[in-house]
This record gives sequence, structure tokens and C-alpha cells, in this order.
Amino acid sequence: MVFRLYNAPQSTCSQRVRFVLNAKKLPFEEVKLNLLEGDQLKSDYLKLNPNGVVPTLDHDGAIIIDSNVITEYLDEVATEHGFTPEDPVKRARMRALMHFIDEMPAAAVRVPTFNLAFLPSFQKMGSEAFAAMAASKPLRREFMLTMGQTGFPKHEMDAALARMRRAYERMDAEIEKSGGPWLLGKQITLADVAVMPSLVRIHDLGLADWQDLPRVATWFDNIRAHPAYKPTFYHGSLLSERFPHLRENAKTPA
Ligand SMILES: N[C@@H](CCC(=O)N[C@@H](CS)C(=O)NCC(=O)O)C(=O)O
Repeated sequence: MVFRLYNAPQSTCSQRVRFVLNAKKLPFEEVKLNLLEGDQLKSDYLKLNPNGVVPTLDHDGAIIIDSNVITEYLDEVATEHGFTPEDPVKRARMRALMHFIDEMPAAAVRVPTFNLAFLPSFQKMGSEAFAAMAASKPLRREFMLTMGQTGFPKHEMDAALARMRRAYERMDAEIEKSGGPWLLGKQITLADVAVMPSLVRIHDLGLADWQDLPRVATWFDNIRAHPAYKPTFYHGSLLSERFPHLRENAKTPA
């Protein structure tokens, strides 16, 4: 089996897929796209992924897109080190959580990410070039136009951080219900993998506020101690490694 992963080091969606590939010890060729330079919007790449986003998996010529779909696919074709519960009810719960994660933390984390890390690059562009770049994005056009070159206003940042907070509270409740240490109990599942990069990102931005939720704090320590974590977050995967100005803003210690 030959796996080629089109992705970006700092992309949270890519990190989900790298984590599963690494956990399963599946060798893969990594094609790194520069998202700020628009590699994801080039016509050859759009033929693979018409959404113009990473990641995309090429498995022996079969093209699979969307990170949660890719991690489920990988768990089906390489069953060792499984991330999916046997019990159909637990499976359904895992998938419901993955949907919740995509709607809540994975979406909300984009607001502080773009405002704090990427905005300075967009502010260097002329207004016409920025508008053209935004218009060329199949999935994120409106998001880019709402952010504009002045950034999301404070009320949007506050709302995004409130959504993140509700996600930690939901995680806390799930861990309590399942008995932990993972969201669905003793076995790490794709739901844990799905939410992991959003928490890593918010921590990297210095905005983590789950200190009063010890179950979530322990979950975070556990996932960072997982053997797949280090090879997934190789140097350059954290925004603070690429954008040193973030370190100065960080409120929480790294
Ligand atoms: N639902 C998609 C979302 C993918 C996505 O938003 N990817 C981001 C990086 S995490 C991206 O490629 N952004 C490029 C852009 O905004 O132009 C997935 O999970 O794969």
C-alpha cells in the first residue's frame, strides 16, 4: 500500500491524518503545500480536491478527501491499532462527536488562528489582490471576506473563544460519562484524534482555558504523550514555530 498525503505542516486537519498514519506506523510520502502562497488553489490540486483545502490522501491512486473521512478510511483499510469501537452504539457516538467537533471547535479555532497568525500576511497584500485571493477559494471565500484585511472584530473573537470553551465542557462531560481517560472510554478513538489539533492550536496561541477542567487537562497531557504525537507535530507544525510574534502574545506557558 502506498500512501501519499497532500497536506500542510501547520494545518489542523492535516494533523489528524498524520496522527493516524503515524499511530498505525503506515509509511507515507508527504507532499507539503504552502497554503499562504495558494498551492491548494492551483488547478492540478483542485482536480484532486475541488474544495481547495488540505488534506488529500492518494492511496494507490484512489483519492480520498476530508480529514475525518480520511481517518475513517485509514482505519478501515489498515485495521491494526484500531481507532473505531467494535460496538455499533459506541461507533455511532464516536461519529456524532466527530460531527460536533467539526461544527464547534474545528470551525471556531479558525477565527483566532487567522486573526493572530495569518492576518499580518494578508495585510501586506493590496486590496485587489486580497479580494481576488478570497474569491478564488471554493470553501472559504465568505470566511476570508468577513475577516477582510482588518481582521475579525472583538465580538467575533469572543464568540469563537466561547464556542471553544463549550467544546472543552462537552469533552469534560463525555470523559466523565465514559470513565475516560479518552472521550469514549479506555480506547482512543477517531473522535479524540479529530479534536486534538484544535486544542493543540489554542494552547499554542496562548489561549487555553481548561485549567478548571482537570479531566480535559489530563486528556491533553495524555494525547501529547501518545507515541504518534511527536512525529505528527514535527518542527514547523506549531504556528508559534513559524510566526515568532505569537510567542510574545502567548498568555499560557508553552
Ligand atoms: N473539512 C475539511 C476542511 C479542510 C480545511 O479547512 N483545511 C484547511 C487547513 S486546516 C485549508 O486547507 N485551508 C486552506 C485555505 O483556507 O485556503 C477537512 O477536514 O479536510
